[in-house]
Amino acid sequence: MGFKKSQKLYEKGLVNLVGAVNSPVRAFTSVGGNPLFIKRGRGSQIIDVDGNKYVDLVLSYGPMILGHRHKKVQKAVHKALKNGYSFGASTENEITLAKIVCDAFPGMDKVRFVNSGTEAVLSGVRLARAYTGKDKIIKFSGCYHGHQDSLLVAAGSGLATLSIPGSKGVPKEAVKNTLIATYNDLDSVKKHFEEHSDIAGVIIEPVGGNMGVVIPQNGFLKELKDFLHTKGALLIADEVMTGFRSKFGGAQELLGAEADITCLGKVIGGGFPVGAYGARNEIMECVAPLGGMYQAGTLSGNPIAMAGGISTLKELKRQNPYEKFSHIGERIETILLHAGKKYNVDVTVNRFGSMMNPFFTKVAVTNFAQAQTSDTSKFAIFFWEMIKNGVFLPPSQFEAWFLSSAISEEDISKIENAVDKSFQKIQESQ
Ligand code: HOZ
Repeated sequence: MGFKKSQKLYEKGLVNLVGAVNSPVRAFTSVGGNPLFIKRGRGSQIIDVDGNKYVDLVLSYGPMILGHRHKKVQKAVHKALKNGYSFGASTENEITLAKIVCDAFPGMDKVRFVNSGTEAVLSGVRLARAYTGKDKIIKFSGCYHGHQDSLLVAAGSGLATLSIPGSKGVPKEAVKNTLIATYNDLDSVKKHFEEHSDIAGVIIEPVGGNMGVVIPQNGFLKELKDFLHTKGALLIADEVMTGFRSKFGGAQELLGAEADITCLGKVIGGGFPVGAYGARNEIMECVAPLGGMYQAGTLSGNPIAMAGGISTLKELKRQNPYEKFSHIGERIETILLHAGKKYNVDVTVNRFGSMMNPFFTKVAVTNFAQAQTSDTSKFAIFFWEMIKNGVFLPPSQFEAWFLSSAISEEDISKIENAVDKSFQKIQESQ
C-alpha cells in the first residue's frame, strides 16, 4: 500500500491551505504522518488517490449514514439541481424537511435550518438566553459544540486531539458566561446553580461523541432535565452527532429525556451542509421574524441541501437500520475486546448504536478525564495498522467511529482482520 499521490497533494496543498486541510483533525497531527486524500466513495467504502480501498468508519464524521452516493439521494439531488442552486427566497423543500424533523422529535414544533452543526448550536444557545433572559450556560468538559467562541473551552474533538485547552483568539469576555461541569455528574451542575442565579441552561451531547464515545449513565439526562426545570433553566441537546443516528428521533428517543431545545447537523443533510435548531412553539416564537432573537443565513434552507436531507431521511426511515447497527456494533466491540485479551492490550470499548470506539486504558470511561487516560501512542500505532489493512478511522483517539447501513459481512471480516493485526502490532511495541 503506497501513499505517494496523497503525499504529493499534501505538499501542493500546503501552499494555499492551512496545513493542507480545511479542518484540523484531517491533518493526522496526533497520529503522525500526513493526511490521505480521498478520490471517491461508494456504499461502505472509500478509495484514496493512490487507489487504496478502505471500509469507511469516518463517514464524514457521521453524515453518511446510508453510505456514500446512495442512489436515491443522488437522484433527488440531481433533480433539485435542475431547478437552480439558491434563491434567497423560500422553497417547498424547506417545508418538507421541517415536517420530517418535527415529526421525528416530539419536543420540536418548529425548526430553523442553518448550514452546519456549529451554527445550529450557537443559535440554540442564543435562543436559550433569549427565552430565559439569562446569560450563563453550563457545558460539560469534553463535549464539543462546534467552534463558536463561547463554547470553545474544555472542549473535545479537535481541541482534545491537539491537547489545546481553549482556542487562542477567544476573548475572555466571550467565555465569561460559560461554566464547566463534569459529564455524568449532576452534583457538578447543581454546584453552579448554588453559585449563580443567571443560568439560562445546560448544553449537552446526550451521548458524548467528541471525547471518544461516552454514554450517559442510567437516568442522568432525565435527572438533569428535571433539576433544570426546578430552576427555570433549559436543557439544550446537541444532537449534531446523534440526531437520526442513535434512533430516528435521536438519542432523546432512546434515553427518554426530551430536550427543550434540540440542535441538529450531520445526518440531517446526508452529506450536504445542513444544521437545524428547534423547540416547542413558545420557545421558537422568540426567533425573528416572530420574535426578537436575530439569526439569519444567505444559504440557510438551500434547496439542494434540503433535497439531500429529505431523500436521506426518507430512505433512513424506510431502512430502519437501528437494530442492525446495534447488532453490528456489538460484533465489532467483541472483536476489539477479544483482540485486547489475545494480545494482552488494555482496552475499554464504548458503544451506543452506530457510534463506538476503543480507549487504550483499563478504566471505565464515563467522562473526559477518564477518556484522557487512554494511551494515545497506542492509538497511533493502532490507527496506522488499521489503515494499512484497509480500514479508515478518524485520526484521533477522541473522535467517534460511525457505521453506515451499507456495511457488509465482507467489511466486518476486513475489520476483524485489521483489528487482529493492529493489536498484534501494539503488543510488539509494549
Ligand atoms: N465535528 C466533527 C466531530 N468531532 C469533527 C469534524 C471536524 O472537526 O472536522
